Amino acid sequence: MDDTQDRKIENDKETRQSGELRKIIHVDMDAFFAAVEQRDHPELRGRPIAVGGGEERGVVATASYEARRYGVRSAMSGVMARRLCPELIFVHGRMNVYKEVSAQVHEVFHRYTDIIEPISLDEAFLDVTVNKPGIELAVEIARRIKREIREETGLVASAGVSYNKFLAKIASDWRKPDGLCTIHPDRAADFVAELPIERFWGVGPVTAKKMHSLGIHTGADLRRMPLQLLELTFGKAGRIYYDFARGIDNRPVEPVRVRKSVGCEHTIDHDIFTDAEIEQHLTQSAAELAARIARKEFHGVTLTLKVKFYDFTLISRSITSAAPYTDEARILADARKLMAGVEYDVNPVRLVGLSVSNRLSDELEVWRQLELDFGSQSPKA
Ligand code: TTP
Ligand code: MG
Repeated sequence: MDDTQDRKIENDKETRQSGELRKIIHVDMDAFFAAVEQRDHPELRGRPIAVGGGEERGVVATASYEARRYGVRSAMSGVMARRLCPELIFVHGRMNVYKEVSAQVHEVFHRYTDIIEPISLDEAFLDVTVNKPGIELAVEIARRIKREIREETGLVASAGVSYNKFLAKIASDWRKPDGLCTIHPDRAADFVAELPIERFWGVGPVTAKKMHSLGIHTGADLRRMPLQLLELTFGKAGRIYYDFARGIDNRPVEPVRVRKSVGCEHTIDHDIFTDAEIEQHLTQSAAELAARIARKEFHGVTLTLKVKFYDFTLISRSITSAAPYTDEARILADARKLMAGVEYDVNPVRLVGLSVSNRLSDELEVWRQLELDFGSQSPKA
């Protein structure tokens, strides 16, 4: 993420803290993997299909809406799914295609805001309180996003609009597929009151059972519970449930920031100009940089040397190699090459910096962070 983007986000943080209501959109693609397969294989359209689960002891990643009518669900065993729907067609997943589609969908999002928090490949929160085209109504943005996704990917998304993440997520789930639902602040309390506890964010089967044993079945029941009791039963999450029951969720939409470079630099307390001093600073910087690279697991292929002279003029020299710079000896060797072209004997040096940039694949990195191990998840309600 570049500086301008960082600044934009900072500016927006100020608005965020000013107490006005946020405008949040939650977008979730419908039957994502299955919809992509039906799009690319017309013979599968209108048929009950499951992505994954075909192999022995396999698990269904997702099912088309046609298959869901039979009760086929994500994370269900293929055997079970077949039992529920004998004509079910099992299809192999194509992760690379889903990632491409996801990138396309994110392109659409970025037309409206850079404050995007991806939850998985097909799901994200957007903060559109301040948005690029300056559209007043968040629901209008949601409508456009849905339309552009459909036009550009041929796929259908559901969107929810509200003033916080909790409500926006509930809203996008409300009329799936092809849903577009807004929860207005003055309707939120009623909406939450009627909501079955299973539909609350973060309430899985285990928590739901605990809630039931306390007599909590709906948002209204939850709202009657004293904070202390909820904290006692659910620990930290108790406070969150307490707030949710009141339509409160103060968590900001947190964009994933992709690191663009790793570097280190030192201002030297006296200006240096001898080969020995320069060598000493390069060695130290190379060691420090290699340690940071290891810590951040950053694989960049461009090494940059920055030198500031006693008169504050600044130069930088870069070298790009086929393999990423991770090894201290290689960093030092190439840093020396870069320094060889610098005339420091006439122009003493006050700062030396080394950095590595040009990550092998930024996008891949984001998805590595986001990829979920679905295998162990329990089925969705
Ligand atoms: P979801 O958005 O949970 O499901 P979905 O898009 O298939 O259906 P919905 O219309 O209800 O949104 O997950 C997105 C994709 O992630 C889904 O298509 C497949 C994958 N996935 C798994 O592989 N395993 C799982 O257990 C879940 C829940 C999803
Ligand atoms: Mg989805």
